[in-house]
Amino acid sequence: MTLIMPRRRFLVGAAASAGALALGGCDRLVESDTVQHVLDLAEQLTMSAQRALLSKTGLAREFSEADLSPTFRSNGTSKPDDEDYDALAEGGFVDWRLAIDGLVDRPQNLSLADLKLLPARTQITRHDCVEGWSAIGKWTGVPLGAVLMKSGLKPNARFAVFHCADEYEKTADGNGQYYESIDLIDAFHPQTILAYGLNGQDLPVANGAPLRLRVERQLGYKQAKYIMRIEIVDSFNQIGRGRGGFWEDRGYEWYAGI
Ligand SMILES: Nc1nc2c(c(=O)[nH]1)N[C@H]1C(S)=C(S)[C@@H](COP(=O)(O)O)O[C@H]1N2
Ligand SMILES: [Mo]
Repeated sequence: MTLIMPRRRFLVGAAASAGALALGGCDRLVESDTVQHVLDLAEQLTMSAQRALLSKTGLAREFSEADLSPTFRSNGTSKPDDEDYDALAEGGFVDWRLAIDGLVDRPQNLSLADLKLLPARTQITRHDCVEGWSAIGKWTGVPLGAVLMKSGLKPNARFAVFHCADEYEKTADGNGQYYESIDLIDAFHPQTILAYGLNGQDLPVANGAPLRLRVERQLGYKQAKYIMRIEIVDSFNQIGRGRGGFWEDRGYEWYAGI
């Protein structure tokens, strides 16, 4: 019953809209209370159907300034052991560029200034590391979706891979470079940002300067620091050991949603 009634109302609403169009003006029809009521019900139904579908992409909790951790600790690499990175850091990252390539229409090379020209988002969220600690920080950056709109995506694009400046482990197969990946649903999630600020300051080197990922509904190891390049791919079989990330290659889950 609850399923059938809204469906009928929805159909009536749709018919009413079509009728309004046929008459050449919606305004006259929606002046009638009954028609307005039917249209309202149709809109509510559409919205709840949308929300039901979108629950998988719900928002991570956001906190207030009062909840901020006094310090946001560093974990994993706290400074890449890399000469090129050192030179960039010494120059205040003025010469750093974010490469975006792979399955894109327009490969990009973006400076920090370019990224700061795009609309920014600030969010206070809790970071949860699988090693058993959490911290609440205020991140500022540009929504990844906005950056990907600049490059455009080829029809077969499926994942964004974040290549980092740090080699976390020296390995015989040379696959010790830190990297991570997310799918396009997470890439376009409104809280997925490329952060260049932490707690109102420039992002510290210890936390991933000049740019790190915040993909808020996932665990700490997904939050790639020291991003140098974003590669758009249809599969990550050929990257690292093929599991989608440095820690995934060592047994962690690729989807670390909480
Ligand atoms: N490039 C890079 N990104 C990384 C890591 C790393 O070692 N290198 N460590 C990950 C882990 S396990 C965690 S918990 C967070 C730590 O972020 P923080 O240093 O800002 O606390 O970064 C993640 N991203
Ligand atoms: Mo972590």
